[in-house]
Amino acid sequence: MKLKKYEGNPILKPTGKGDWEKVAVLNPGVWRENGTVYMLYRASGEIEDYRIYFGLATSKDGYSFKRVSDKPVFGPTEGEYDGGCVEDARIVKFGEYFYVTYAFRFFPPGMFWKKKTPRPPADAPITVRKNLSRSGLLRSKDLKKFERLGPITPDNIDDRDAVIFPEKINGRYIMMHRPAEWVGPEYGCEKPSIWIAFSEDMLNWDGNSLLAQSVFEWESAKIGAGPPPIKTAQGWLVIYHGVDNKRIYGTGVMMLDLNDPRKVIARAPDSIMLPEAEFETTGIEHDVVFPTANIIIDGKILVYYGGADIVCCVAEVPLKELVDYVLSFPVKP
Ligand code: BMA
Repeated sequence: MKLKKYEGNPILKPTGKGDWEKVAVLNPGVWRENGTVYMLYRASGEIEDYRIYFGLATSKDGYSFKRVSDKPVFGPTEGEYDGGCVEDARIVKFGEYFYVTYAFRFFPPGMFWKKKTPRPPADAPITVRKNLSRSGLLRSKDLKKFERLGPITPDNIDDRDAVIFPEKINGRYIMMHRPAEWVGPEYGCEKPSIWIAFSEDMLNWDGNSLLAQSVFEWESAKIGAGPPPIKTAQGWLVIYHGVDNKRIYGTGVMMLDLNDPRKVIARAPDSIMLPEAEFETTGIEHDVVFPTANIIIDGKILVYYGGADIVCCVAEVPLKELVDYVLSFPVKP
């Protein structure tokens, strides 16, 4: 089974002008409420320093989006832990607040895909010296003004793709994340994997356990969480990304136990989406579809993703079809 890509993709493209969203808009967090779809997208205006911001766009139907402002709604805080870039928002809501997890770096990443990173002093902490990405938490009432609540992953490793579940389970918040250095015999996985952790306050996380690791050919290099999980009667539906040995990014699906989300109860062996269109195969990166959000409209799941690190796209499938599909691949306890 494959997700059906929207024929009007890309649904958001860089502006080609201005100083903060000229060259790339990608990997959006999306939320739907009272008939409006909000999209918090990652944006950059140049790729020398590659400073990265968040912009906001809205839509009525989930396909056709209008920018809310010609200014970013959030960006790096100079001299602070997230002084270089803010990336890949994932949105959940508890009470009147949106909580946004995002990846950040101390310095702008520079042309990191060409390995030209800035040089901090030798005695700086490792996160600064290596300009590692960590994950942080923001709080907002309107997705236009944000409070920085702080980092939520360890300070000495590269840890992105932090995604909080949209509900507490047994009184605790739940998060998936991808600590890149937690590999080797002592961790039980050979490649960067998806871990799950628990928290009382969304800032201090404990009880880490390995949730899922690379198993199939299309995800053989690493995997990481995608959008926030969707609660279904049969379990938590989790869409994730995987990277193969040719650095091709695909999309996968698994189902977690409703009451104990540390248990994977089903997982499809094949990817449900791969890069095909030119705006997915060719860009700042090659061959990237990178899912970061999902919403349900009229029984369909709409999956939002970045294409080749330059544009925002959407793909869909009836929710029931996806649930039946993944459940046809049960994982033995
Ligand atoms: C991942 C992250 C994403 C990015 C993807 C493809 O490691 O950096 O933000 O979209 O690579 O380059």
